[in-house]
Amino acid sequence: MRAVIHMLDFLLVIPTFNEEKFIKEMISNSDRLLSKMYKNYKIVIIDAHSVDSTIDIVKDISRRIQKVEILESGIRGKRGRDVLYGMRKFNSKLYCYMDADLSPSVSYIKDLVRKQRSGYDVVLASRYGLGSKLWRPPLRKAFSRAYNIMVNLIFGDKVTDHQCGFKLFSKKAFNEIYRDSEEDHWAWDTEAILIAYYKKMKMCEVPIRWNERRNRRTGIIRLLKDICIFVPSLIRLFYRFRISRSF
Ligand SMILES: Nc1nc2c(ncn2[C@@H]2O[C@H](COP(=O)(O)OP(=O)(O)OP(=O)(O)O)[C@@H](O)[C@H]2O)c(=O)[nH]1
Ligand SMILES: [Mg+2]
Repeated sequence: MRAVIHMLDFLLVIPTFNEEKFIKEMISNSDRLLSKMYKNYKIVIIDAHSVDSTIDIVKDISRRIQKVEILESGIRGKRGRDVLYGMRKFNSKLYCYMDADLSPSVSYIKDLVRKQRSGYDVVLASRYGLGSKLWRPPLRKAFSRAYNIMVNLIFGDKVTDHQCGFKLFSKKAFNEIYRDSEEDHWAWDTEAILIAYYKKMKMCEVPIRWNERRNRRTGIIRLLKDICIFVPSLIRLFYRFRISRSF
């Protein structure tokens, strides 16, 4: 049973784990923007048991701003499933999610919504598409570019940024993606795009300008961790979408 029966105009879901540095700014930026765009909106934080002061900060804001709500995730390491859970709890015309450290990009919500209104069901923010501008540590950027090209070569889609934690779905697209999602952590971002691609949904990218604020350097351990996460998930996605075609 869904928690809210009435229809929202816009739902923003923010997954968090230890985001005390960014979450306040993220919520106030998005609330300021959304209050100018909609009467009926919600900002939902889905937290994976942060051990810093994220939960206290959000609870404090939610006492003051009625549009803000916090949900607690079962366990850490299920970011994709958490985003879907947060979205599924509400009935909305538009569903958007955004990583907490992307807060300077909140104003791009307007561009994503504009694109959606022009007839797209899935609108993706892109840090690599034409017109975008990005500063990221070189090693991380190179890995991310290689990952996107690999996905393009394997599946034939033209998306330039699969893993950007900032996407907007129409109600219809969200329902289909929700129904078909199997990945529950990082790979879900790519899986959601592949579901939309194979189901021939109308999908486009919006370029964003973004400066990575969290990790100014990429250590070799971080890179190895990424490889260990994304190689197996690519194999799983390959099997599902190209071999068993179960979608
Ligand atoms: N619910 C939930 N959120 C998470 C979890 N892990 C990370 N997050 C949140 O998911 C978003 C993306 O995480 P990041 O750590 O920024 O991931 P990233 O962008 O790939 O890596 P960075 O380059 O370090 O920023 C952030 O808002 C995190 O707080 C988790 O296990 N569960
Ligand atoms: Mg990040």
